[in-house]
Amino acid sequence: MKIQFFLFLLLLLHSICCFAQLHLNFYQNSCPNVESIVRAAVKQKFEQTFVTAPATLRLFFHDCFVRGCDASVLIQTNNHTSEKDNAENLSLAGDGFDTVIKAKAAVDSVPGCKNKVSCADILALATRDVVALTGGPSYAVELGRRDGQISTRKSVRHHLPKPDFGLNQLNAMFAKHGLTQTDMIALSGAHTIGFSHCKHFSKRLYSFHSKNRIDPTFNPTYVDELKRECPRNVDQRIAIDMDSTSSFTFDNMYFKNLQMGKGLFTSDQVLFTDPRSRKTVNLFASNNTAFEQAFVVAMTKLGRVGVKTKNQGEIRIDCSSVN
Ligand code: HEM
Ligand SMILES: *[C@@H]1O[C@H](CO)[C@@H](O)[C@H](O)[C@H]1NC(C)=O
Ligand SMILES: *[C@@H]1O[C@H](CO)[C@@H](O)[C@H](O)[C@H]1NC(C)=O
Ligand SMILES: CC(=O)N[C@H]1CO[C@H](CO)[C@@H](O)[C@@H]1O
Repeated sequence: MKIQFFLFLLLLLHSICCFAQLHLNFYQNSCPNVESIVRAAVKQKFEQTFVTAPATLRLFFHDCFVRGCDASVLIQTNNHTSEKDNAENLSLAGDGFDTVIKAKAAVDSVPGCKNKVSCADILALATRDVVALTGGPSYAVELGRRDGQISTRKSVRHHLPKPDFGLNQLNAMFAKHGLTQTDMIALSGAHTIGFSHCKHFSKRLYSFHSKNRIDPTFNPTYVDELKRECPRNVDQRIAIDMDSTSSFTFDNMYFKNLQMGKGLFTSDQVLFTDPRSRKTVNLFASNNTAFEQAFVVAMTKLGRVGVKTKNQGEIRIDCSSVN
């Protein structure tokens, strides 16, 4: 009886303390300076090109939503069958991949750290660093993720949100990963930095609901601006600022833009037009601290999605291929 009670207590404690199985100081003994090593490498890369920031942030999101945060998105195959070969990959600017590879090389150049830190953790740390570098909040990153060994083009389908999604679709997809509507709105605030290709919103400009119409929730001045930047037969490679006011700063302007009808995608603008999510948009638009706090909470939850720990997965030697 006593033993059973003791076991029950142990089980209870275990489930409370280590739910996500990640830890703040995971590399304390194996690579104590990992955070400063990654930060220095990311900062150097960011100083070479701004795209480092949005590219890395989006890469982390895509990694976590497909097979969990296990760096599977980084895997490259000669026959082009991995996650990054999916059509959605156009959005994954090469600079995100390069950031992780550079940070990994920096970590591995420290003798004690060689092959001790997972690519998944490096991506999580680099993401925190790019958010801070662009003026966003900094936060403690939970660590201990192991790298996945599977990456397929097929697995991307149905796992990433599409820019024409409505609120129900967005909520359903984020809920699958334990993320609430508030988390989803805060994370969408990531669109305060970075760029989009025209095709992701051109229907809203030229053929809304397959007719020769403009999405009525669009701000007319913004429509004129976007039509200039993205004419009907635009070069597919053209990418424009997602936050028309401050695309290089991580701030709450994204939410102020939504209030003015300046959300670029349907999935952005719907957060304001739908009364169920409008209150949260208004809160984040009026209070940057509230946005930053919610963003950090949501990023921490995102970073726990489907993680592999302990003897699952591996520590990849080369982030772009399985060992
Ligand atoms: C809510 C549903 C979301 C949808 C439908 C969506 C969709 C998109 C699309 C279509 C692009 C443009 C890609 C391109 O044309 O290159 C984009 C860019 C971006 N997204 Fe999202 N996204 C969503 C959520 C998120 C989340 C949760 C994050 C991160 C936490 C994120 C971070 C980014 C960033 C930083 C960019 C800019 C990428 C760059 O400049 O290279 N997005 N997103
Ligand atoms: C592509 O390559 C991977 C490993 O490099 C292999 O596992 C997979 O079977 C290949 N797929 C096809 C369709 O050839
Ligand atoms: C903004 O949000 C923060 C965090 O939720 C809160 O502590 C603060 O009181 C809010 N400020 C205003 C002016 O409402
Ligand atoms: C960054 C990246 O991997 N881009 C690839 C996206 O997919 C096309 C083909 O579908 C490739 O040509 C790109 O290299």
